[in-house]
Amino acid sequence: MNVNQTVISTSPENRETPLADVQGWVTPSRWFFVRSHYEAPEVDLDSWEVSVAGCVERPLAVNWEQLNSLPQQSVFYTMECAGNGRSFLHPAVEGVQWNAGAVGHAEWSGVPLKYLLDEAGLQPDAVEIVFSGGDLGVEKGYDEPQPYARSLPLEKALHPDTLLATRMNGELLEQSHGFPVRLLVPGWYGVASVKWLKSIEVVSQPFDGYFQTVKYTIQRETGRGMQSEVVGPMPVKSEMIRPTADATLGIGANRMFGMAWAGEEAVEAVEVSVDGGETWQRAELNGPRAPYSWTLWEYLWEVAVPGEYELMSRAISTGGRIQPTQHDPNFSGYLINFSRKTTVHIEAEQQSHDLLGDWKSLRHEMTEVARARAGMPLDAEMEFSSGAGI
Ligand SMILES: Nc1nc2c(c(=O)[nH]1)N[C@H]1C(S)=C(S)[C@@H](COP(=O)(O)O)O[C@H]1N2
Ligand SMILES: [Mo]
Repeated sequence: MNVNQTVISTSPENRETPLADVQGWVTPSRWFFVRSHYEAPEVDLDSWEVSVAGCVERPLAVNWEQLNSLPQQSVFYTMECAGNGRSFLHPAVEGVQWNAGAVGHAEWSGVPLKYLLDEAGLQPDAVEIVFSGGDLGVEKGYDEPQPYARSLPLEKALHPDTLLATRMNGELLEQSHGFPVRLLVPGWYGVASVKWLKSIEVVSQPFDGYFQTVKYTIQRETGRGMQSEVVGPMPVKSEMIRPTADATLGIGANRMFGMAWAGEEAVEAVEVSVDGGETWQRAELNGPRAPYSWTLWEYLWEVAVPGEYELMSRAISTGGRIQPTQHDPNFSGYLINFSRKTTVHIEAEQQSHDLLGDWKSLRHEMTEVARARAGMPLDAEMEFSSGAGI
């Protein structure tokens, strides 16, 4: 199948998920976007190990075999790059000019980080955990190459869904997604999920690395003035995949389709507007609805009058957060979750697009898979069948 995939660079690898071709709940691994700041390291499984050190009672290191013998857990999670959608900003903001496709939804499996942290035992002065990858680069202000590194607050690091992930959609991670092990922080922007994980260091002072304090930070207006904030949890967002911008459609029933996600929350509802945001109607939600995961939505738009229309979608989370219609300029090139307008043309002669295909059976299948995988106990042995994912 020919897919419409935007490749931004090959060395290091940066490419988008071909969102326009997404048909189902789970993004196939080979389609999943890649965001790498540096060249991916080659890793030899025989000598690979990850260390836990710093403010711990018992520093330790775990090799590949040992890691795989520990209790496994699986989580479905929509990972998005914090700069996704940057190319839609006016005025333009520097950085990778992503379209809408730096996002994907996969099943991730591995060992809960909490398991290793409990083994090591946090000392009372621990405040954060720093994760470093095996990829290196020289950034402004540094003389020597530094590894890609990020920290997590203790609460998120100790959450049972935060994983040392070894598998994506049932198969070992591909090199570009962090083989053999990456940190996996569900509900947070992808930046937190350090690939090619090498070391875990428990620290007693907030981490001030490049990707923590120079890049991936925003300004936010609070009651006490403007505060600098590290990019972490994801807000609520939706994307419209169909119709595409500038499409010419016919009168009759036209299908609007897309996905929506809400970080650590689930999606409560998606609304669509066909008049540039004046009025909103409820879309239908398809397939599983769960925290961390995107939900697919559709709306059959009955249109009788030819002309130009401005279509929009907006998502609402279970906690009541609503997707904004404007980008907050204080966020500069990050947290780009505003509803964009899609202009379409309705012509009387054009065929309408009301075909739903085998959508109903696909929905049934997705729901079954989600039900079977949900609520898996922490100490369960996981089995991966064909390895094809779903
Ligand atoms: N070691 C390392 N981890 C990393 C990165 C990186 O460049 N190096 N990029 C981060 C960013 S910004 C994102 S959005 C996600 C992307 O993960 P993916 O390439 O598997 O989609 O990985 C994160 N983890
Ligand atoms: Mo990112």
